[in-house]
Amino acid sequence: MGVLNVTPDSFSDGGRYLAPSAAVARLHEIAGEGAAICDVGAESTRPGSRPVSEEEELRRLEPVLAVVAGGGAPLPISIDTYKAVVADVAMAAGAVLVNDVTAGRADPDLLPLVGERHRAVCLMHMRGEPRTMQEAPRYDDVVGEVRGFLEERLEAAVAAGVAEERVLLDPGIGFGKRLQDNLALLANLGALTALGRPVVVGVSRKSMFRRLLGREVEERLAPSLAAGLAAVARGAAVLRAHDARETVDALATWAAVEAAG
Ligand code: HH2
Repeated sequence: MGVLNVTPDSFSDGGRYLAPSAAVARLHEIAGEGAAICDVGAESTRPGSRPVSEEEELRRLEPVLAVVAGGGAPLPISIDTYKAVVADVAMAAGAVLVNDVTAGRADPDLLPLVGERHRAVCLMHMRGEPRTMQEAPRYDDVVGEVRGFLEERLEAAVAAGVAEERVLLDPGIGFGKRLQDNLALLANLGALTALGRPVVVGVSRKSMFRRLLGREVEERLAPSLAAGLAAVARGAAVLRAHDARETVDALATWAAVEAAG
């Protein structure tokens, strides 16, 4: 899953793809780099970020959604939003997946709409909200808590009318978690794959690599690939990544070794 942030303030690529022509060009690039799907977001959820209005989010998304609606998207599109109205406009344009970092908690209309439109949803774990989530998060048993949360949200999605086979789950690396929580979740991903749904993992360029290695955002490709492969080795089905080409190459190499065994 490649990432396209049409935002001025995303933590690693804010401002790069805000211009309509840059956003559409990057969409084609991500497809050419071998991603299977592109997650398009217009509101940053980095630690400390503030929400943007529905109108502003839709205004930023419009050029990309116009390409999707016109049948010109070079790969399937996922919409990274927790707002039902935004998700609905994107689904009407042709988005196949709604990636909701609040797992349907922020807007009660989102899951029923995904169900009505027979689309897929990614339900992510987040402790608190982006503005405050990194203020001293603590867990007694992070793996058990995240597993319990995702199990409950999976049930909520199905109760809202989403087909179970259209639900993906995500531990939400970096969303209200300390370094040791992120590492424990990656190491114990089997506890989440045991819920029977594909698991999405997003480690790409995240600040856990500052804490682990002292690396700044532009120096995080190697640790992002290593953590991603560690997740795949433990059963992750989808890697959400900014560096699509490098991630696809790493996965292909890993798979070639596995296939030769
Ligand atoms: N991470 C980010 C945003 N959305 N969605 C899922 N399912 N999983 C993730 O790990 C995840 C996500 C944060 O990354 P990014 O979109 O690059 O940053 P920002 O929120 O600053 O736009």
